[in-house]
Amino acid sequence: MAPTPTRDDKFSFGLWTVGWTANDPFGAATRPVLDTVEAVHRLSDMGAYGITFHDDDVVPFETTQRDAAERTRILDRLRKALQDTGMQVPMVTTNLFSHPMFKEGAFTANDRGVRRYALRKALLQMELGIELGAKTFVMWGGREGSEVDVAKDVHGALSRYKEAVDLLTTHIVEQGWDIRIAIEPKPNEPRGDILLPTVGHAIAFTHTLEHPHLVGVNPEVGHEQMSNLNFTQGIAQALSAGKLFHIDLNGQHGPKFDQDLIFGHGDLINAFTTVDLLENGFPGGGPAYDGPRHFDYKPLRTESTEGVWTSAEANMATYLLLKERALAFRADPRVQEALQQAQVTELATPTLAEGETLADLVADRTAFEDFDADASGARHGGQVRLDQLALEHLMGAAS
Ligand code: ASC
Ligand code: MN
Ligand code: MN
Ligand code: MN
Repeated sequence: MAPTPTRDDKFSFGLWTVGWTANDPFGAATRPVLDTVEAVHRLSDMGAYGITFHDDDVVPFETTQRDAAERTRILDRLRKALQDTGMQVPMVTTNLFSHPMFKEGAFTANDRGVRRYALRKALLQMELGIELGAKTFVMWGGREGSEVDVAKDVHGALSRYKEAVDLLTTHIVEQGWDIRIAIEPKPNEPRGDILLPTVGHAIAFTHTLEHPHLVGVNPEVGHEQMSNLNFTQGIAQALSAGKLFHIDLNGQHGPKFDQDLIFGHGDLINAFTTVDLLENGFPGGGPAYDGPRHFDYKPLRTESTEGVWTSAEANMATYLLLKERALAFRADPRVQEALQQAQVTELATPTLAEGETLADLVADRTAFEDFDADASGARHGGQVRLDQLALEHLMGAAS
C-alpha cells in the first residue's frame, strides 16, 4: 500500500493538468470542464499542498484583456477556495502559446506588437503571483521557436528573450519582490524547434542575463527524455549550479511526442534515481532541493473524470513509494559498501591535497612516473552490483 500524502510532502499540481478536457490535435474533448474551485478542494482533500496555474487556466484570455470587473470576480472565487482549504500557490506561469496571436512566438515573435503584449500579459500574471505568495514564475516558451530555419534570426530572438527576462527581473528587484524566474526547456512541440531546448541550453542562457541569480530552470521529466537525455543527470547539473528552482514531474516513453504521463509511468528506473536525488541528495554531499514536488501531467484521454482523480493520486503514490525505496536503498549497509567499492564517495575528495600546487603534482613521481597504470586499469569497478541493488530496492525485493 502506498503511503498517504500530507502537506509536508509538498505536492503541487497545475490546474491545467487535472483540468485538461483531453482535446488533442486529432479529436475533441472527452471530459467536461472542471471547475477551478472543485479542483482546489479535491486536490486539497487528497493531500496536495498547492496548485499552480497559467493566467488563462483561471481567467479567460478575453476577460483578462477587456473585463477587469469580471476578472476580479473570478479571482475572488479562487482566493476563497484557497482560503477555505489552506492550499498554497507556490508557482504561477503565463499562457503565451494558446491564442493565435502567439502563433509565431511571444517574447521572441518577429512581430514587435506581439512581444509588447506578451510582456504586459506576463507582468500582470507575475503581479497576481506575488499577491498569492508564489515564489517561482515559470516561463515555458512553447511558441518561441520555428519550423523554418531561415525565418528566425536566432541571435535576434535570444536578444529579445534576454530583453524580456531582464525587464522582468529588474522590475522584481525594484519592487523588492520575493520571486524568481524558472525557464522550462522543451526541444519541440508545438513548434518544430523550440529555443532553449534542453536544461543545458537554458542554464547557459541564464548566464547572459542581467540578474542571473534570479533566473534558473524548471526541468520537466518528459521534455528532457524527448531529446533522449537522462533527466536525473540534467537536474543534477541544475542542482549543482544552483539553478534548480522548480521541477515538473511526469512520465515519458523515450523520444516521441510529449506524453505527459503520470510520474513513474514511463522510465521507472530514471524516476527512482530522480526521487533518490531529490530526497537524499548527492552521495558526496552538495546542494539539496527543497522546492515543491510539482506534477505536470495529462490524465489519459481514455479516462472519465473519475480517472482524473485516480491519476492525480497515482502521481503522489508513485512518488512516495519511490521515496520509501530510495531511503531504504541508501540505508542498506550493502549499498553503502557497494558505493565505497565503486569509489562513488571518493569523488568528493579534491584531486590535489590541501595546499598542494600543480608544481607539487608534477614533482610527485607516484602520480605519474611510478603510477601503476596497468593495476589501475585492472581495478574492479563494482558498478553492476550497485545497479542491481538499486533495482532490487526499486522492485521491493532487497531483503
Ligand atoms: C506549462 C508547462 C508545460 C506546458 C504545458 C501546456 O506551463 O510547464 O509543460 O505549459 O503543460 O500544455
Ligand atoms: Mn510536457
Ligand atoms: Mn511543464
Ligand atoms: Mn506540460
